[in-house]
Amino acid sequence: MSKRVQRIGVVAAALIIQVPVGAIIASPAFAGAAQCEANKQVCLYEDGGGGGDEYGRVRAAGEYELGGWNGDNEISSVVNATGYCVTLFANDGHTGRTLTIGPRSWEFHLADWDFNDEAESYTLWNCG
Ligand SMILES: [Ca+2]
Ligand SMILES: [Ca+2]
Ligand SMILES: [Ca+2]
Repeated sequence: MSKRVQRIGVVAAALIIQVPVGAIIASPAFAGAAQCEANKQVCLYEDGGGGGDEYGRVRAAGEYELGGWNGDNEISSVVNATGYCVTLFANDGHTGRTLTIGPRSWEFHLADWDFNDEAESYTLWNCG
């Protein structure tokens, strides 16, 4: 009986330890976005809400290409923690339809702008 009591005690302790860990794991989608903001970068995400694989992670103005197997037609949300505008292009080589996201802002649902799984290249530029 004493052994059973002891075992219950261990389980209870394990549950107590798991509570804060579970709280952190509950929002993995935003962990990357927080890191992106801390680094003042632009980050492009495979899923909505800053989830899935993360592409981009740049902070200097310029023209960038998403890779054919690493972001093309996959991006569903964007965090822009830079002071620049980010323009997404529907095709490679900065061509096709565009969607621009302002400085220090994010768009967690590109589907709302008819731009889900559409971007293939992007630019980071000074929009004053
Ligand atoms: Ca591309
Ligand atoms: Ca996607
Ligand atoms: Ca496309």
